[in-house]
Amino acid sequence: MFEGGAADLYPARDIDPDLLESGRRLFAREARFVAGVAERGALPADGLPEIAFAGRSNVGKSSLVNALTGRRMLARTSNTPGRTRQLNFFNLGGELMLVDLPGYGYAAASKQAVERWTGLVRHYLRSRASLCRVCMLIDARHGLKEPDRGMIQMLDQAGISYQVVLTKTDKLGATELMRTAARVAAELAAHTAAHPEIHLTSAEKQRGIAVLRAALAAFARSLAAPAMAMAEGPS
Ligand SMILES: Nc1nc2c(ncn2[C@@H]2O[C@H](COP(=O)(O)OP(=O)(O)OP(=O)(O)O)[C@@H](O)[C@H]2O)c(=O)[nH]1
Ligand SMILES: [Mg+2]
Repeated sequence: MFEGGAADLYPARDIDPDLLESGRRLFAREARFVAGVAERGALPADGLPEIAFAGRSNVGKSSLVNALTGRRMLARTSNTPGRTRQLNFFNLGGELMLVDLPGYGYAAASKQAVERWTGLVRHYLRSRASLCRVCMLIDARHGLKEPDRGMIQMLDQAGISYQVVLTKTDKLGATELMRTAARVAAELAAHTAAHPEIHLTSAEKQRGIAVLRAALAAFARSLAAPAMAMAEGPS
């Protein structure tokens, strides 16, 4: 049986079992570390469609990449905020590139480090032709905070479609979670580049992982569809 379903999305919606299966298959493919990039000049060549994971430091980006790929240690995680200091690229079965971004809003970071990070991420978001979607991670306990709004503004300006993923849902009750999800959804409604559905996840408890895999697989498929249609030629 597939895990995951209606309750892992806000608003709740049933997920097509075929899509869950496509998601499972896509993320069962081998995930391979390709590059860790700390400067603009070192970005790998544009190629596979990319999905980047953005969010505040310690929100659970690296943990989510690990949960999606079913690999505990693929992306390095830590209790200490600021663990990921570079853009880490992972090739998923030659079909997708997953990009684990360094977190923002890390209070203990020096001004210089923040400026370096912001410059690098902004450059990546603005110039990356292969970047198709950003998963914008928000801690379910906290909802949107000022630094998240800064990131959303950056995505809006760069014209990149993004979807919000609430993390660490195991740390709060169902009522509180629904309240946060509703608040975040209301704020996102004004942003056209934001995907209207919010994913409810816990990397720790594996909640919402199957549904997020399905959504990303559907997205990858939608990217491939025009190319396939062209390859098949006019009917
Ligand atoms: N309870 C719970 N803890 C989680 C979950 N996801 C991540 N964590 C914990 O949160 C901490 C930070 O996780 P990371 O995945 O390293 O966070 P990150 O966003 O990659 O952090 P930076 O690389 O510093 O930006 C770790 O101690 C994780 O074990 C979750 O779903 N539930
Ligand atoms: Mg990280």
